[in-house]
Amino acid sequence: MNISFCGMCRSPVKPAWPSRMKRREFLWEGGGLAAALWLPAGPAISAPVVEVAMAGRADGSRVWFDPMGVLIRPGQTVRWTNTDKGNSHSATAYAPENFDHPRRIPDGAKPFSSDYLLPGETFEVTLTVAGVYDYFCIPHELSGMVGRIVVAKPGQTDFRPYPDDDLDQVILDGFPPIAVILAKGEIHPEEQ
Ligand SMILES: [Cu+2]
Repeated sequence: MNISFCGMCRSPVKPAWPSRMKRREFLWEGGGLAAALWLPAGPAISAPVVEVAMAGRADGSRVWFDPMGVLIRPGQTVRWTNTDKGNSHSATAYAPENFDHPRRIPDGAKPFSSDYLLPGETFEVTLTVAGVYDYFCIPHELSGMVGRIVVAKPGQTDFRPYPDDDLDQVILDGFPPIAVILAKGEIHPEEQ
């Protein structure tokens, strides 16, 4: 099991993505691309603003984005809200501009970062370039607090996965597979 340590509270933190879920999603993925062609998209795709919560247990032993994976259309706005009373969080795109991280956003897309959000604070960004956007929480990346947004034109499924980029396994495990996001529209962590 992957156990890492919360940078702020020094307590062990488990990744938000339970291994039980991973197995199930893996089975899903086989039919994911085909399913994406006909399955209805999740509710996020029709929302004027797509909401993502930055959440955590009261004792800080787990932190996560919810949804951790979401499908939207070009031009939609994503709004993160820190709903965690006990922690600061960020939504920070993978890009060299952000702490020298590998670029995991589409060509032509502008890297974003909310910087630290206190409880109750929000940050929003409008994503116009289609592609896959991976992002992390500055203090909790190594606890697996990462997320993925797929910005797809209607019918678009030709997304290539990013290389592993020497990222820790706990981080890679935190990105829901692209095909599953395309098929389900929204991926929520299981009960925390
Ligand atoms: Cu965080």
